[in-house]
Amino acid sequence: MPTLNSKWRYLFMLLGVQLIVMALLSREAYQKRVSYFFRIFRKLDFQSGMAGSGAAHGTNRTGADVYANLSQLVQPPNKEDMHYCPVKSPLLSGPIHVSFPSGLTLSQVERKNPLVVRGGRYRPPDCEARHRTAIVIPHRNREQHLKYLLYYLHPFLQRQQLSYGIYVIHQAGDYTFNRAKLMNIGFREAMREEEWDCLFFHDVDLIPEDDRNTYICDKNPKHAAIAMDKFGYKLPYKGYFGGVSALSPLHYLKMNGFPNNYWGWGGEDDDIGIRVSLAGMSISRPSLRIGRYKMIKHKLDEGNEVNPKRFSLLAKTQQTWKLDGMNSVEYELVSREYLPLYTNITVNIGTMHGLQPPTSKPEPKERAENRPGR
Ligand code: BGN
Repeated sequence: MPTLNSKWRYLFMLLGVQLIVMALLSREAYQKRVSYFFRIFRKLDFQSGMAGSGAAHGTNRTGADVYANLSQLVQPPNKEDMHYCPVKSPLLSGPIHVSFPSGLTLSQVERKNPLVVRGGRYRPPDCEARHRTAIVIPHRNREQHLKYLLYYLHPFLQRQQLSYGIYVIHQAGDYTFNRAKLMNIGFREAMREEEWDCLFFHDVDLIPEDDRNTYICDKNPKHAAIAMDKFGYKLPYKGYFGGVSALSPLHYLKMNGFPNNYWGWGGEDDDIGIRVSLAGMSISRPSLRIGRYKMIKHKLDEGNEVNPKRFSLLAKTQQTWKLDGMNSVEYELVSREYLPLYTNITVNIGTMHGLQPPTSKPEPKERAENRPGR
């Protein structure tokens, strides 16, 4: 039997050890080393998941493998036995583990997604999907990001038992980038192919971290990327509508789509947010717990310099939204390719001076570094 004295001694020793551990952990350098080690383990974990034909089951420290349980999907013996998928997919597991190790290839992503067909289309093999969602991704020079997004997005959408298609809208040439105009084009080109009931406008560098963030439309336009790691997993400001948003075709046409005249970084998402309310709708959002996204870090973005005109454009949204948008979008379709993991639509969108390229490229003023979604 320990005496009262020895009990106190144990307690003090325990307290001492705890204090030392806490002191060590609070040292920044030490923290860095610890997180470095965790990263190595995650990397190994990810690679072993990639190597196996099936998926790693269960959860780890930061969420489940996005491919877990998907190998169970099979076609019913008789097509007539197909029923609607359940309202809530039984494949959902909540938080998803997201990491970006080097060496991932598109053919690995293809192999991991055997049920995805030409053009990046999918429908659940064992039930009739309740929702048909098109994902529209504005893109230029972000091949690495696209690879990771496809790696995560395909199984993520399959877990939700959606019928879906992925459209990458690729801006040709190296004139200033125009994210919102590319999304208008994505809307038109996607709807031309199929009657999608919901369109997700998705930045190429944002990876959803919870499969309960369902890619279906709400009664009102939905802002899905409410909690990004870059902003400390909360909204940076109340009217923020950037990153990932979801609109039904009706929502989209009601607000005359997105503006075509925001060239370069910034402001177009705020304009879209304003359009939502000008068209008599409001913004719906998932909870902060579910609408979580990890942004793939990147340095500078040639051709996507900060747009100095964004303030004056934003001040005029009320006067311009009915004149500029889906009803005025002009572009030339350069090519449409049905690739194994997505439909690649390359377009010439011209410059702020029109569809014909100007004789000289204007000098950039500011650089947009590490901005989300462009
Ligand atoms: C805002 C940008 C958004 C951008 C977010 C998050 C503007 C317009 C001037 C008020 N808006 O400041 O486009 O998505 O930051 O980075 O710059």
